[in-house]
Parts: sequence; structure tokens; C-alpha cells
Amino acid sequence: MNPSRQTNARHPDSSGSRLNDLLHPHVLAAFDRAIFERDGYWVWEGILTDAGRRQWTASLQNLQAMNDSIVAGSDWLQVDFAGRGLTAPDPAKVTPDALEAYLGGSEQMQFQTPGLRDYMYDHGLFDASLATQTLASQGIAWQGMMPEYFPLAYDDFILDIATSHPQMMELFGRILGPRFLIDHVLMLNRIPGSSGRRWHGHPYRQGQHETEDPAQGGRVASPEFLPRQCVRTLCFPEGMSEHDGGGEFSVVAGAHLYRTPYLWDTRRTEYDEQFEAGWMRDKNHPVTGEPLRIKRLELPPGSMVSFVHHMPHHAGHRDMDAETRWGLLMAYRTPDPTERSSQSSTQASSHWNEGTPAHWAQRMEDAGTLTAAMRRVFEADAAVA
Ligand SMILES: O=C(O)CCC(=O)C(=O)O
Ligand SMILES: [Fe+2]
Repeated sequence: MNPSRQTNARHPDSSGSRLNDLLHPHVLAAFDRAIFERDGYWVWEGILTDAGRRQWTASLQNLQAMNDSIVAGSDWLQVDFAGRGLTAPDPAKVTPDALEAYLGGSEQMQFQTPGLRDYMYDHGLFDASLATQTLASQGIAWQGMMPEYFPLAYDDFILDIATSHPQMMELFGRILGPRFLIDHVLMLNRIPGSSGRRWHGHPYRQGQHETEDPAQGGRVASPEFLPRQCVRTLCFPEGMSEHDGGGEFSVVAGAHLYRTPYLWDTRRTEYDEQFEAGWMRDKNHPVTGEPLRIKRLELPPGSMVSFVHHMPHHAGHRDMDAETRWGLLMAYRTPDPTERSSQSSTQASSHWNEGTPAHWAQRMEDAGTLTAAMRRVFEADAAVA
């Protein structure tokens, strides 16, 4: 069977396999929209049920194992990169020893050349030199892209929580409003020694509507919560804190109202001291008037945090003797009201929004496994809801 025609997904909402009691309803109900808009983030402390937490961790571990199989088992130098307009990896970066060092966690695949990740996402990479048989022997079809970057395609539980599960859709609806589109969903499994990410923020879509300079930025603050928003939700099924192995996550309440996609397209090198002495200096919370302050979060197991992704944020170093910190990033955005062109376009890819791997969505659609719920998060901005 041509792997490009296979999908892994069954109907999560009709198979009876859904974990109904995923979230604690009282944690979901305690959400306060006014505080979220004012501070730019909301902690869902201990929101996962025990069963939800177990499944979430198991899914991330399985997905990591799949990613590892493909990384370590593939004959990367035999892949036809040139035929696809891509640069082949440096041979020194794909020796068996080198590949071993990329396993176990996210952001480790240092052999990737520019354009490879996007190519896989946009077109799918199907090549006999990839270790797809290893997955096939476990009943898993290779989807042309790494599980780390699009875990939905490889795990029914993750597909369900990211597109369909009523409690998760309620959570996303509370932070984004009635209609939201997928921006990206990927794994952030931090291995011991992971260096995390220095202070940075992100733009809405490709930055075409941004008005603040990504490096200086933050000159004008508005207390208004604008309609164009992308909100990230990080789920840490086993928790996350500085005192629990590091890799801890920090935010700055109110900083999202300066709407600076801080250093999103350049190198990020700033730890707290430099960030406080630089961008943060002399800035106040636009609503409360208090000086901006770094908030280092400490989240118990089964917690999530949602934050407006214009807010600068930071992930610390993971201790060398810590265990892996399991994490899933789920980023969704409001539709762009000015994105109208797709309605008149005849290209197949225009059915889908830019966060959706079109080749995968099309296979799902052709196989009849794309449900109405899924379509809602994958369809184009201008689609009629
Ligand atoms: O927790 C992490 O690994 C950092 C997450 C992050 O920077 C992000 O979600 O944008
Ligand atoms: Fe980030």
C-alpha cells in the first residue's frame, strides 16, 4: 500500500475510545476571561484527571519513541533530497552515533537542513530510505512528517484533544472565542540538559499585521484585547517547575498588551537579567499600572497554561540529572478577518488554513476520516463556520 494513502486516525468521536473524563470541570469553570485578557495568561492548575494525565504522558512517550525510530533507523544520506530541491544533511551529523544523540526529546534533530521541516509539513516526505517499515510493523503509517511536529497524525488521543474533545474545545473556546483555527501543535519534551528557550514572543500568523518592531518594540501599549490573537496552551502532564528538574516556564503579566513579537525572527540570547534591563525596563502593566514583573510558574502534575503568544516568555535549562519533562504545545488563533482570498482560489491547499499540513488533511478527507469537528480547526480562515 502506498504510505501516502494511509491514515492512522480512526473516528475518535465514534470509536468509543474517547477519554470522556479528561479534565476536571470545576477547573475549567473557574476561568475568568477578564483576568485572562488583563494578564495575558491563565494557569489551569491540576486540570487533568488522573486518567487524563496517564494517557497524556503515555501518548507523548509513544510519540517520542516513534520519532526516535524514524531518526535513528533511517538512512538519511540515501534520501533523495536534491530531487526535491532540498540540501542533504552533513554526513557527520547523520552517523549512527550522531543520530543516537538526537533521541529522547524535542528540538534535538540537528541534522535537519533548512527547508526540510517545512517541506515535510507542506508536502510530506515519502522516501524508501526512511525507516517507515519500523513503524509499519507496529501498525503505524508514516505520514510524511516527523511525529514531533505534527503528533495529531500519529496518535488518536492527541488528534482527539487537539480537534474534537468537548472539554478541550470548551477550553480553547474560552480563551479564543467561538471560532479558532489550529496554528501548530507540537511536542516540547525537554530532556536532561535541554537549554530551553531564551526570552522571546511570537507574531500573529506570519507577522503581516504586526506594528511593533520585534527587537525594540513595545512603545505603544493598549489596554484593549485585540481580535487577532494566537494563544498557546502548554500541557505538562507530569508538571513543570524550577525545583522539579528545571526547564521551567516564565511569563510577564500585562506584557502581551505591548504586542511585541519579541525577537521572533532573530537569535534569542537573553536570560532574565538582560531582559529586565532591556525590553522590560520602565514598563508598567497597561491596565494595573504596576511595573512589569517576571513570573516563574510552578505547575503541579496535570496542569496547563494558556498564554497570548505575543507575551514574551522563557523556558529555563533542564538539569542534567533530571528526568525528561513531557510537554505538548497547542497553539490556536482567531481567524483573520482580512483573509478572504482563499474563497475564490481553486487550489486544493486553500481548503485548509496555513497551520494545517494540506497533504495529510487531504488524505484524511479522501479516506473519509475527517470529521466535522476536525474540519472546524483545519479549514481556511474565510470558510463559513
Ligand atoms: O516550555 C518550553 O519548552 C517553551 C515553550 C515556548 O517557548 C513556547 O511554547 O513558545
Ligand atoms: Fe515561545
